[in-house]
Amino acid sequence: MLDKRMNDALNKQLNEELFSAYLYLSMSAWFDSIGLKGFANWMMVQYKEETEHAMKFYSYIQSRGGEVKLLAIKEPPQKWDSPLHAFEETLKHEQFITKCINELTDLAEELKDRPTMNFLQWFVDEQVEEEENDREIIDRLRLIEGSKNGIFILDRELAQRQFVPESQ
Ligand code: OFO
Repeated sequence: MLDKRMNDALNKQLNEELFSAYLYLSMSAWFDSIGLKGFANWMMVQYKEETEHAMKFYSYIQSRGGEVKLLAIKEPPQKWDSPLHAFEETLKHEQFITKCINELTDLAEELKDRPTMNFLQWFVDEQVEEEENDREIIDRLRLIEGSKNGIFILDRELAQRQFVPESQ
């Protein structure tokens, strides 16, 4: 049985993951609206991954006999100044999520909740990858410095990203 404090914190994280999905869906729509279909694709894949993260929390809470409580999802921003700005905001958001995951881990440790510590380890590793991916694209965008040609080449590359469901 899940401790009430752990259950509430996991529900809050379920909501943060749904907001992450919403944020990246909004970025996908924005990239699409400025003609960058490859960037839009990258963000759409990110949206799907975040939905999967949310469902991991949903299933885990249920598997421990906890109560899933769906909270209101915040409205995400709809516009960014440039592709670089959007990715800088993405990295900032992922750093915030890393902090949330670390706090959840601290709570699980405090409660000596070993199954939850084990469950969260996947997210600890995932956050390293998430931040690294964002940093890589930010570095590329800084090198390009707004060059149309550079953006076009990167757009073609980001169009290749595909969603691979976790279970596969
Ligand atoms: Fe972006 O990793 Fe979940 O939120």
